[in-house]
Amino acid sequence: MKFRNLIGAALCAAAVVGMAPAHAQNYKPEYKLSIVVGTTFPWGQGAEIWSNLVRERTQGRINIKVYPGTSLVQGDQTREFTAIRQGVIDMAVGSTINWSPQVKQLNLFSLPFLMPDYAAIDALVQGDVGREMFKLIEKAGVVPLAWGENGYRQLSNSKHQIKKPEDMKGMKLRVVGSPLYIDTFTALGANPTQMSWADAQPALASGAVDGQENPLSIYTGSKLYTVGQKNLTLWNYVADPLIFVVNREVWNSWSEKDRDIVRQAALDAAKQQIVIARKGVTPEDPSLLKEIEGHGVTVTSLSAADHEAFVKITKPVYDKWKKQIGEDLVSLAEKSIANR
Ligand code: X2X
Repeated sequence: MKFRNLIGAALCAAAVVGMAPAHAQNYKPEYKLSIVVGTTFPWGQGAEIWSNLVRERTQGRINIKVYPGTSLVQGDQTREFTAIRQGVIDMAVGSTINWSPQVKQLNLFSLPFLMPDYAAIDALVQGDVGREMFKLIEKAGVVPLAWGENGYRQLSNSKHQIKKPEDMKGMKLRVVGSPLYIDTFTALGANPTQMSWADAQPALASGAVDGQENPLSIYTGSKLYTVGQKNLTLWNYVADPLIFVVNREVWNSWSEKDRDIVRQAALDAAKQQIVIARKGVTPEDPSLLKEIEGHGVTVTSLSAADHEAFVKITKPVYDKWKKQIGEDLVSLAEKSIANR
């Protein structure tokens, strides 16, 4: 008798499951997508393009809302990856720097002077290194879909032009949340202090710090020339890729068809986002630099000899972090760049 009831209950449950439209019962009315800056920045535009493509292509089944300012973790960028893993955040377009406290191999892109040009960045993220990184992110519990770009990080300050490492002596600089940056700027003789981007902007405005490093799109988008950041050094010392990701449970809750749509939309959006991120900051199209100079900013480029001085002084940091990141992975990156 008992046994028959059990079978009956099981059949009944199976019938209910069978009747429900595939997965629809698990879909949320809104998926929260985290980014650090606003939607007017190239980074944020990538997030907007992705969410719009997904909404259109799923006929609204997947409805993404973009949350700028890393607001879902109260602005603390270094907690973003953990929040994605835990499901506090459903999706993100995030920086490798901000996630490197959890996935230490992501520090690779912050090795000083590893990537000399855009072809080098592409050789890494679109090649074996990128695939290896995606495996590591997957292993850490998050589903990676596409590579985007924040960009080459340039140095600005309110004090004077920086042409040589000596010019940085004692300068109080805001850096991002990986200890590798503290090591790099300490080696350069500066006085680095780690803080979130949310805290950095008032700190620059009040003069609590003298300078910072960020891609030019962030520098101009945040109008840092209005808070005394009138000296800019183009040194391309690191570049910061972005990654389009989804929380694993959310990913598993979607139908296979919808997963394909979200993945393809991420790839399409990322491709467009990289074009937007490189606009105006390349030798072929320096229009953003012209705009910056128009705000009374002194833009300094490095001579080959000065560039060498920066590379040399940061070499011990590179060597130390090569070991921490993993010699094999860094060697693979060096090889990929040499063969680009
Ligand atoms: O905090 C920064 O400097 C920023 C906005 O570039 C990142 O999120 C890595």
